[in-house]
Amino acid sequence: SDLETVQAEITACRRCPRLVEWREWVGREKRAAYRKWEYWARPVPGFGDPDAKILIFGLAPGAHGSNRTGRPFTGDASGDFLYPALYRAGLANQPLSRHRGDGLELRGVYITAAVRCAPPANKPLPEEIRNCSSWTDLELSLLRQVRVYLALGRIAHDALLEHHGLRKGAYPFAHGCEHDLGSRVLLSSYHVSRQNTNTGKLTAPMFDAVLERAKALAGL
Ligand code: DU
Ligand code: SF4
Repeated sequence: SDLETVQAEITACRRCPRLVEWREWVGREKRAAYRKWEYWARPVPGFGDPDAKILIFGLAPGAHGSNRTGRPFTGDASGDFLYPALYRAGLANQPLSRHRGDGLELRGVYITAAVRCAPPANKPLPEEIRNCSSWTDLELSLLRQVRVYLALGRIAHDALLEHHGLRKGAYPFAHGCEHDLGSRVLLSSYHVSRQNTNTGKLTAPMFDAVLERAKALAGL
């Protein structure tokens, strides 16, 4: 399909020199617990249902999560929070997300991110977000059924506004905020990072409520 073609093109991108260097360095050094893994160490393309009504939009790959496994939110603490929540909501066929080929399928949901290569300290530069926005434009143009964006965190929220050519000041970020963008609704949540879920800033019941709202807005 066209979507699979774009996903393949994404994995070959080398537009951001700092991120190319970092993703490959992490893949060589590895974390002790993963020393037997061959890290993905490339851009991470989107994953999920091509007919998705809900688009989950993250920040960027985790160095030892999707930069290791090659699939969004797979193999780190963020994914250990996100995928069980998708399973509880009936949007995934299983709560576990370990590696590509583990049988995980999403229903009605597609997942991608503002930046597709792991950034140092999880902080992409503005120029890197701009570079990767052309992949966002392409991926989103092929996901015609999407009615609801679920942005994880402020950077994802702002990148989706940018994609629609809208001013940030007119559509402020807050946890649980909803903005009607015309053809699509932008619903935003705190990011599912360990920093938020360990401190109780984002709890499982809070995120379950956001997913239920996304389903209602999407007619799922
Ligand atoms: O081979 P395929 O059905 O096009 O699926 C490609 C890829 O997307 C596979 O890893 C499963 C995933 N996927 C999904 O998560 N949900 C769907 O509804 C369809 C495909
Ligand atoms: Fe390419 Fe995006 Fe990776 Fe930059 S972050 S190298 S634009 S895939």
